[in-house]
Amino acid sequence: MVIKCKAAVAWGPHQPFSIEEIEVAPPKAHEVRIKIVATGICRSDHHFQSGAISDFKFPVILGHEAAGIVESVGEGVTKIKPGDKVIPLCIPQCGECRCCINPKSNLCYKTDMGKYFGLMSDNTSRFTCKGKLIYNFVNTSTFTEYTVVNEIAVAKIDDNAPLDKVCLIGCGFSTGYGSAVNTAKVEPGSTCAVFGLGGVGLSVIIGCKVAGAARIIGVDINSDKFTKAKELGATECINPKDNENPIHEVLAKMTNEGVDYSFECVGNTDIMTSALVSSHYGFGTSVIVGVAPSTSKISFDPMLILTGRTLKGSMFGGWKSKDYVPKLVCDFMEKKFELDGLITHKLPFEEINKGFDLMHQGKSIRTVLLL
Ligand code: COD
Ligand code: ZN
Ligand code: ZN
Repeated sequence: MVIKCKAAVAWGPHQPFSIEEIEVAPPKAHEVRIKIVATGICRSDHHFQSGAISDFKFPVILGHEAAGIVESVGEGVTKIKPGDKVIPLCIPQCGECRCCINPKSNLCYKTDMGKYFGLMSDNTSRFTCKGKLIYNFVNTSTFTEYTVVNEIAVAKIDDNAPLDKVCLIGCGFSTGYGSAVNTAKVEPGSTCAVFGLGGVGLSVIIGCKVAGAARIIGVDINSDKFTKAKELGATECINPKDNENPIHEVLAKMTNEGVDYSFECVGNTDIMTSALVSSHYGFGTSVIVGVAPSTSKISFDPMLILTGRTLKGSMFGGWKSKDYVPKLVCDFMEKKFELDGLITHKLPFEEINKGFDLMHQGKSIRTVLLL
């Protein structure tokens, strides 16, 4: 049966979302139709909508950080059933491609990230509105009461998980936390610097703390971010605007010539270089987490790498999504980390544009929309 429901449609770049009645087709073979219960607003939703990706297609239903309940399943879906709590996966795990079978990677050939496609695997969409096809977004599309995703892009989670919190495990939290515990593999006693204290940077801080870092230095040009950063585990915070010297020099002075691990969570190539330079000669590691504009390039003195620094990057924190999202939910249920500190606002779905305004004004960490 086709479902008629509410969705926030982005009709074009830079346009506010418009709440519309849409039609959601039933799931085809190996697909799952989900009732979305809670969805976070992530900066990437804006990146895409604002034209950062040149061949991005409109109209589209954005949103990729969410949790919900399975409404129905298509033919051939055996491991997920109606009523199951699930998290859609913006990086899927097909289990068969070269990345999926390589334990070193969490990417998947079937991802829609990078080479944006905007349709289901049979080249069609399950969404229509006013007779028009509505494009899909990174295998998920969660700014809607109902969505359809491929079974490789959904993970079944604990029946008792609070969906209005664990939705953050669908993107922002896992991205930051995994960058620290997975990609960098922060060790007990180490010194870390985190550039950018938004939801992703704060999740890096949570990861550094869980990994036992001795010093976690937060860096942001907005000092209002420092209180929360310290609550979540930062031991010190510094503002580049309050310092005359370049921030890598300030950090070098504070840390006896550099940090063990630095993380770029802003999406700015100058800061990526600065984070690399801030890591210690001979053994420091710098991790790129932020997504820079697709046309930008990074350049630095190769001597930085030649002398033993490592530059890494990861998407979705390096987690193989289908395997690890359920485990991260269990870790949350066992109180290994908390998510409350990241959620600054909860709004009814209809107020989605207000949620985006709060993000642009730097007033929110994460806004969770409730459907
Ligand atoms: N120096 C220090 N801090 C800065 C600077 C600067 N020059 N400029 C801005 N900042 C601060 C801002 O004040 C803000 O506090 C912070 O940087 C950025 O935070 P937010 O809230 O704007 O953004 P986040 O934390 O939600 O994350 C944004 C990323 C930039 C990390 C963005 O690229 C992202 O969401 N990445 C996810 C990447 C990923 O793996 N995605 C996969 C699924 S989407
Ligand atoms: Zn995201
Ligand atoms: Zn794959």
